[in-house]
Amino acid sequence: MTITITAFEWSPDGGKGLACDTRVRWALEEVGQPYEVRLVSFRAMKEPAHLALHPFGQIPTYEEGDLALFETGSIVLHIAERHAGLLPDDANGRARAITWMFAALSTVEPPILEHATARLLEGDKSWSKERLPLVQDRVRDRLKQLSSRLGDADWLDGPFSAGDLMMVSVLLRLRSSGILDEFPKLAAYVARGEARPAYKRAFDAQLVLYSGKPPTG
Ligand code: GTB
Repeated sequence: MTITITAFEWSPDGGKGLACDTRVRWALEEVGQPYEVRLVSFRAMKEPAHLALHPFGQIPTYEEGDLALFETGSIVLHIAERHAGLLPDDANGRARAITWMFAALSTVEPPILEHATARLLEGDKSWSKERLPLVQDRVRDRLKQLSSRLGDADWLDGPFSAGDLMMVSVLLRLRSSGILDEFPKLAAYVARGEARPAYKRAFDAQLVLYSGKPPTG
């Protein structure tokens, strides 16, 4: 059955791979599933046809036969559960890998998103200079804990899993801030994720769409 995902018609990051479809592309590449991409404009994302797929008018979505999903956590878990390569075979190992997916999305990503908002959307506010250091420290607190747990291991719990895919994807959002480089073990962890052939294929597939392309709407 054909898998179709949605992605930005034009990504504000110009192809740095930060938009969330990269996580889904990466998961599909890891398990060797071909997929098609439907590009949607910012306007089309808020129109009824797309809202029927994604109630919040965002990308990515995932369609496979009569199944339609939104939310990258759900999509990546769906892919990982149906195809070998992203979850361990033993039940406890699977549960732990899924726990890391939730940790990435529920515990690590929120302060990173808050930080991105403070830097990029609220940087011109009168209170921004006071607030930004607080938000940065919240990110640092999480990274310190995560780095301590990772230690010198390559991945969070045994072999690479969907938990690592999600955690690396979340941490990548920090790169331009420089904070990640304060945590060399995490910077190396992210670099290991980016070095995976499946990540490179996913990254290249989105880059070709956006490099040099102007916004259309
Ligand atoms: N919780 C959802 C999930 O995990 O699927 C979050 C989905 C989401 O944030 N989608 C964003 C979106 O559609 C794109 S990825 N935004 C449009 C809207 O809400 O109207 C977030 C994103 C967008 C752009 C950059 N960038 O250019 O750097 C980085 C990340």
